[in-house]
Amino acid sequence: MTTIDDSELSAAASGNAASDRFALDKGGFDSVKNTPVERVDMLAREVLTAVHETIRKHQVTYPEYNALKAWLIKLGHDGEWPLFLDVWVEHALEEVTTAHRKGNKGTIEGPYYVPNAPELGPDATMPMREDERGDRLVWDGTITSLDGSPLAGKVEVWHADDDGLYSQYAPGLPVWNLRGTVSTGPDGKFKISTIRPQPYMIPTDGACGQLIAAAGWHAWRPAHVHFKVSAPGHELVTGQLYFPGDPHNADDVACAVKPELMLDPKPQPDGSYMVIYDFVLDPVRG
Ligand code: MBD
Ligand code: FE
Repeated sequence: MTTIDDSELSAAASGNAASDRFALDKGGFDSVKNTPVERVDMLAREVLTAVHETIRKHQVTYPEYNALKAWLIKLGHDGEWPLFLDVWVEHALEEVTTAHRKGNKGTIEGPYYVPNAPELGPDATMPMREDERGDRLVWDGTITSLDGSPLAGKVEVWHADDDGLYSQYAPGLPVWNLRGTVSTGPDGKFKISTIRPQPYMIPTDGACGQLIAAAGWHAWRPAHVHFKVSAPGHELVTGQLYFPGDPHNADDVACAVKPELMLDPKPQPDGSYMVIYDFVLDPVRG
C-alpha cells in the first residue's frame, strides 16, 4: 500500500487512499453473506431496469455509451468509487437506515473516516500543528440516552483544515491531524477545542471532477465537522455539523445538510467561537 506522502495532492492519490482504507475496514462481503438470492436478484434487476429505461427514454447513443464505459474505467483507476458513492448515493442510504430513530439521526459518513484516532479525555484539544491556521472553535456537549440519562461514550471527530484538506488523504499533514476520539465520563459531558474548517471542494482532477464539469455541476461541500458518537447499548450516530451562512449549505454536492445539524457558533471577545451541540442516542432495538 502506497501512502499519501509518496504522492502529489491529486484526486487519484486521495481516491486510492480512500479505496485502500475501505478495503481495510469494510471491504469484505461477509456482512451480506446471508442475503437471500431473491433479494440480490431484485436489487440488481431493478437497478439495471432503471438504466435500460433511461437509455430508451433519452435515446442514448453508442458514443455516449462508450463515454460511460471510459468514465467508469477511469473512476476505478482514480480510486474514486468511494468518493462517487458517498457523494451521490450515500445520502439515500443514510435516510432509510436512520428513519426509525427518535434521537439524533445524523447524516452521511463520507470517504475520509479513519478508525482508532488518538484517545483524548473529556476535555479535549484535537491533534493539530503548532501553527494550525483557522478560527478557534470550542464545542461543548453532552451525550444522553432517549430517556435523558447521561451516557459514558465516545465522540470521534474528524474534519478538514483551513485549506480544506483531510489528514491521511492529502500529503504533508501529520497522520492524526484534526482527528480524535473524545471520551465522556458518566456525566456524558465533553468539550472539544479545535479549529473551524473551511468549505470543502471535492477533488476536480479525477473522474468525479470530470462528471461535475461535463454536467455543469459544482464540486463544493459546505464547511463541516464529522462525528461518530457511540455508547454501550446504543445505536451509533454518524453525522456532520454545519455552520450558518455557508454559501453551500443549500446546494451541498453530497446532499448531506439537514437543519438539525446546523451549529449556532457564538463569537467570543478573543476571536474564537463557542458552540453547544448535544447528542441523544437511541437504545439498540431488542
Ligand atoms: C468529504 O469531506 C465528505 O464529507 C464527503 C461526504 C465527500 C467528500 C469529501
Ligand atoms: Fe468531509
